[in-house]
Amino acid sequence: MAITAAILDHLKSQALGVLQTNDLGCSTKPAPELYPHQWNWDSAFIAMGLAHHDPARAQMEIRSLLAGQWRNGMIPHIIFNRKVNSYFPGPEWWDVALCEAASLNPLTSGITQPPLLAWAASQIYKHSPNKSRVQQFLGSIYDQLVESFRFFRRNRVVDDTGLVCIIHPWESGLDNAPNWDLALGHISSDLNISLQRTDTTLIPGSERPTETDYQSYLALVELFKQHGYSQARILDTCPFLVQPVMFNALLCRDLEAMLQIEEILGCSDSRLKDWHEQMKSNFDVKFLNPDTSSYDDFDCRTETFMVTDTCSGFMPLITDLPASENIEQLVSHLTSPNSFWPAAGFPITTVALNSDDFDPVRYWRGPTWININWLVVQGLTRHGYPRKALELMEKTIELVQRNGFFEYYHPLTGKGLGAESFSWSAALIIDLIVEYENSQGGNLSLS
Ligand code: 9WN
Repeated sequence: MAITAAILDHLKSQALGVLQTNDLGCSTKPAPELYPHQWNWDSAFIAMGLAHHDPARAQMEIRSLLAGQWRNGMIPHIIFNRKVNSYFPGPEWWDVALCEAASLNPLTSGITQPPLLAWAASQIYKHSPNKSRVQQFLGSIYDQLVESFRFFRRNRVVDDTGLVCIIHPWESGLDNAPNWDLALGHISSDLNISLQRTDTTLIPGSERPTETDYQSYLALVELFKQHGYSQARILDTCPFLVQPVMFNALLCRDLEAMLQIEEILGCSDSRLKDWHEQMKSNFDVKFLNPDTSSYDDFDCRTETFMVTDTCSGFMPLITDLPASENIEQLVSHLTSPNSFWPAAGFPITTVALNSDDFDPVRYWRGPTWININWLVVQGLTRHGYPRKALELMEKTIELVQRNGFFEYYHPLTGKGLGAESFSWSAALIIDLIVEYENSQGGNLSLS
């Protein structure tokens, strides 16, 4: 497909339309019906897209999320919109009042999600023509951002690597990825919780996590409530305790952005810098599995690697983490038509095509997601693969232009799956279009 300036302009205005449809005033819901609240990493991606058109609104998106920060520094994964009760599990299932540190106004969930807020804030600064105004914004959120990092440092580091763990698959953002299958197996299924799922009334069950997955998700929530959301007690007892590659790579990238923010503000919190260095120096030792030569997640309960061939293994590329001798092999695996880059389809698959776990329609078990593609574009650009980055940008733009702003896509046919009018697909397409236009240096034809 020839990508013309007219196509890009049209797509951009459609993307802005999606964000307007999902606008809740000070925040943006991920999708009109399926996700009616504010989600943590969604809002970071949304702010990165809004940064190009409305930096003030992008700042508001971040402030709205920070309004739900707990007194222990945690930024929750969901900030509930009191006006709707159609999402399962809603605030009554979380009952976060059991924890003294929780935010009760707004009400929130009791876990977190991948930290991307400092990166989003630094993108707003990068794209804004009014640097001094954004500098004021950065100054006003600085303490809260520092506290959000300290939450991880204080509560989620379980060994001397400085790398963090998660306590629920929802914290990973990649809820039902095969990465977690083994660790979910440690959870007793005796509870037999009476689930009130609304997702499968809106989306075919074949595209969502299974009932067994949801039993485990809710069993974990029950455990957190029993412990009054005490992080220490959860770390002691939680059967799901995992150090994930992707979460830690995103944390390292977010800390890098935080250190840039400190430079902009002329202040520094050396503990963040030291911690960043500690994580970077231990990353390969922890996650590079000598048996597979890939980055694998680590199960802290069994102290073993969790071997799966998924998109998570490429996320170190968004940082300067991977040792230079490993980069070529990573990129060649990423771009192989047998694994993540289907010759006649739409890369990046979330699970390798030739893996037994690959399912082209089920959520994080195979479909192509726009946020993953966006992250991989950043990684390829950073490590000197501009042509592959450009190819991925073009394929991603074509995917959305042909099929609409879906939550995820069938990687072989491009068919849209999950929720329609999905916010981060819209926001990140705006950012990709700007990057694409810049890479073309104004050489796009109008017709
Ligand atoms: C549970 C909102 C969120 C994303 C996650 C995605 C999905 C929720 C759900 O939707 O998770 O948090 O109900 O399935 O997996 O990454 O943030 O878009």
